[in-house]
Amino acid sequence: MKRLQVVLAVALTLGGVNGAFAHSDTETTTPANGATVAAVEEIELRFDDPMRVTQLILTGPDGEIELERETGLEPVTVMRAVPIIDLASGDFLVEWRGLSSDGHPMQGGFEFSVAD
Ligand SMILES: [Cu+2]
Repeated sequence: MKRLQVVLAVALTLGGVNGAFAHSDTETTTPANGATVAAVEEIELRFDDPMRVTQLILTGPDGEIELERETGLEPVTVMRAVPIIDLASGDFLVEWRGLSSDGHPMQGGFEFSVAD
């Protein structure tokens, strides 16, 4: 699998003491990060605290693939989106941006492969 540099949780801490649980962040994803799967029914991100996901981008071998979001811009702990086409084999990258429950901008991503 092609190695993509994925930043899982970039957050700026602007001085002072910061609580360990200040930011919500992804706990698990479907498909799992680094997984090779036969097919993809949906993309799912689970957060430890509600996240307002403002951007979700799926990129495959032929470029960006449109996603139909099941959830809108309301804060959610489980976000799901369905690719509008069946994913061909190859490597895929999911990138998201959002606002944590404490209002901080967050971003992350994960990769997976669809087997031949
Ligand atoms: Cu925060």
